[in-house]
Amino acid sequence: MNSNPHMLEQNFRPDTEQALDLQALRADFPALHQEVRGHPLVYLDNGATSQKPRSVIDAIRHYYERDNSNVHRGVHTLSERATLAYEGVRKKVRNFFNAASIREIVFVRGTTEAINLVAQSYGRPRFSTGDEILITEMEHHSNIVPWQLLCQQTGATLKVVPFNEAGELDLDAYHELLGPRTRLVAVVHVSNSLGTVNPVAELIAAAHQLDVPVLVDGAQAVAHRKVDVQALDCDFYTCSGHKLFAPTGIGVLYAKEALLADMEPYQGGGDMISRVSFEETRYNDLPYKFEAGTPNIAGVIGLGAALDYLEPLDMTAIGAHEDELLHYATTQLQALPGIRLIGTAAAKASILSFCIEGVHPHDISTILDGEGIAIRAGHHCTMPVMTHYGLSATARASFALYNNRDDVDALVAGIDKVKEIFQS
Ligand code: 7TS
Repeated sequence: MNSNPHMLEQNFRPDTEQALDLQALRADFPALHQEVRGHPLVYLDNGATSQKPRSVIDAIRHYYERDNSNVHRGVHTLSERATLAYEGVRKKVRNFFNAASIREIVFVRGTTEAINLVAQSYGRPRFSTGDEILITEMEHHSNIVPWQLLCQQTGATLKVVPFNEAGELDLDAYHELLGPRTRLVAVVHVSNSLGTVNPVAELIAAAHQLDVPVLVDGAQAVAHRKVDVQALDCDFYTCSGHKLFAPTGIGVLYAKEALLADMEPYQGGGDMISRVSFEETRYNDLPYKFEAGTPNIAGVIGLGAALDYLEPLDMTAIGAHEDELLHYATTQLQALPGIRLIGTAAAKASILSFCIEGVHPHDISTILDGEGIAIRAGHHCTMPVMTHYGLSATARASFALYNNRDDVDALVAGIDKVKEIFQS
């Protein structure tokens, strides 16, 4: 029995959990079924990285045990198998994002590399003094620093859209800052430290009125919401496989074909060329022009298995289930004295950042770890967000499709324990 006094509606399982057959889903993730410090693991650090279903782990093992070979170059059987598997995943990614063509899907290391690629290949040859790049105050460092580097290289200027106390973008400021000098907008879809879901379709439509392209950082969105790049009409969309139940070291840059076709390669090397001589090098077709060197083949295959895993599940049902959990957790934390929620936007997804009066977030995390509960504490690579609230860090619980109300109840019980320890 759960002894948590804050637990609501005991034994009640909402429709969203039933719709997903949560018990069966949880069984698919081996790492969830272990004890940490004598307690069953409660994994609430999905914003940092998600756990992997067995099918992903098996797909990677199968590749190394049977098909391990380089892609796009051998004519032997193993290389053909590896190439077929690798390119098959590109089709799956195209479907997942509803991109118009596989030529728009570039495999990269993750969100960070995707943004750096756009900054260097799109921005560097085009931008110069007086040009402006518009980002927001709630960006992850990986959607700040590449643009700062680009500004140093080109003389362009970074402009920043502020957010309000709830963690919602100031849309009036956005429309004011968007102007004739804006050359690119780069905005996070779902904030990793606030949970805010930004109205990206609206931001994109406004930018397009001025012919300004928009990059959307989807690192925290893709595992929680259906993303349709054609419906959004974004120019660039970035994500990391490891937050989407796939391995680390693999991610996706989606970019409109016309933009990619007109961009310089990011790196030079094998596979990205069609012909090389010392006088002249011609580049390969899209998207290979942007995939220099031996790629992360096993990572791509793992990503394909993760997308296969998600395929029969309904992303809308996943989002609804997580929203319900977030609401359940938020209601309980709000009722606890001495707790401050950071990020209370009307539109939020899967992230619950908070502080406990008089307790450093690292201590919260350490005490919770003693109860087998994994959360993250720190600035979450969003130092400007911390500065906005006058904080150095927050504690952050972040949900994925396999989390349930028991996980939230354990978190709330753990927070009670933290408060007891610090208030005694
Ligand atoms: N953008 C956002 C919104 C993120 O949350 C992250 C990672 C990144 C970009 C960078 O992704 P990467 O896979 O290239 O590193 N965010 C987090 C986090 O919140 N905790 O650990 C990593």
